[in-house]
Amino acid sequence: MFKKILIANRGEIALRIIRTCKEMGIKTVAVYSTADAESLHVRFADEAVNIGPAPSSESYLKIPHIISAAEITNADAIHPGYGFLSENAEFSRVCDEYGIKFIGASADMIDRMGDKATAKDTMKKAGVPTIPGSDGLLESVEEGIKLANEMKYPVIVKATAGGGGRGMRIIHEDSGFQKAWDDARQESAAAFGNDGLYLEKFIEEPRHIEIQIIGDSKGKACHLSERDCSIQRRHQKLVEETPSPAMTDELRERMGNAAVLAAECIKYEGAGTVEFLVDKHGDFYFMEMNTRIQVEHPITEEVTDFDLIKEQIKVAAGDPVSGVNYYPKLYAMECRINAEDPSHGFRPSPGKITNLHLPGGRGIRVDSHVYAGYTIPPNYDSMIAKLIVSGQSREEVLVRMKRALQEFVIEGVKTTIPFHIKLMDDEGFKSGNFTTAFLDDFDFSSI
Ligand code: MV4
Repeated sequence: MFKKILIANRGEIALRIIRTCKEMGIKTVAVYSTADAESLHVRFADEAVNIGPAPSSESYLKIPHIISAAEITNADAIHPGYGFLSENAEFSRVCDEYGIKFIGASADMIDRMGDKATAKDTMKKAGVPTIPGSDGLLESVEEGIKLANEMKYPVIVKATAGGGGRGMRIIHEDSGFQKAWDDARQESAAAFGNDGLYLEKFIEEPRHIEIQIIGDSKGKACHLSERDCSIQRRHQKLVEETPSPAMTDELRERMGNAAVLAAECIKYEGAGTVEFLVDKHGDFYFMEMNTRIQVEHPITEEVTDFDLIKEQIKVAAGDPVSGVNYYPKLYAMECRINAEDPSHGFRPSPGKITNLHLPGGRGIRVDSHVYAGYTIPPNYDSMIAKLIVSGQSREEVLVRMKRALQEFVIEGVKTTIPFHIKLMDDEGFKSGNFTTAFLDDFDFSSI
């Protein structure tokens, strides 16, 4: 087992990783930017190294700074968390070259799954259901228009280097094709330095359901059931839950098997997530694979009683996976508490937290790095806490979540708490019958 892990991240996920390391008897090294000198991850880790000024491009994203910090502290592994360098193939490769175990995907795996057209082609060949569309990248607008007519509009063009909804355009008829094509190409070239596009049939009002998987160094994988992430605004997830209200035992079995097939066909090592779109007929299609631990991993931990960070560290150290799948024994939901103003377009609201009270009681977990007197820097992601609620039924979780949100006090900055309280009272949300389009016509004005 590793003796010392450097955590190449900040905020709640850095704390989350430090906590599990402590329970495993592993020493920890925090890295921090000057803006994070007063952060809890710096205090809770055994050692801490300043890796640069506030901008992430000068600190959390600077590979040489992080490798130097690992070298001087003698760390034998690096956990990247999510975001930052977690899906950076070069970083994974450099860690390898320095003999430091990267607790995440290999450079090759990140490259293969990071290129969406390649990932889709790999999955299709392995027998994982994929969305009908072009065979790899489109060569020309003409080819795209021909294909769109063969499979009927609406279609969607997507950037192969994309993610987070960038470089994506929905097309309804021939006359809109050229502009959508040009716009998507330009956007993806600017955002990713790669203008490759592929085409798919557009699935209207799907649910976003993802399967958590974990694979070992022998190529064996198992799944930990699903998370429903359909409640998003502009491709930012706000609420996740498990089990999905749309799930049946039969569908879980088929999607779970497809996700394990996806992981095993590439000999995936570590924790990963296979994202699917599920249409109104209950048909599911592979969308992307995330080669990292995700923000919403705790809801899976709560319903399966499985420490995902601990298992991630164990498989990185060479342990085998158990070989059995994990099924939900409870219900759990996560509300992302962001320092944002939901009544003004979710604009960031950094600043000092003047007063703080965390909710508690049965079935409540708060993963957060904030404290009373903490100043949220303007340089990073605005998520400041994850409120994770578990219970015996979805109804119990909804009532408990609303109670916990009402107990939560964060003064000094605007947060998404009032939005979540309103959501917990929404009949459409309560019914469980919603899609990724749910927030498109939600009334944010009266929050
Ligand atoms: C789609 C789709 C419908 N049909 N692909 C959005 C982010 C990117 N990863 C893929 N996305 C979508 N791809 C086809 N063929 C609808 C979306 C989509 C979406 C997906 C998951 C969660 C929220 C979403 C919101 C809008 C669009």
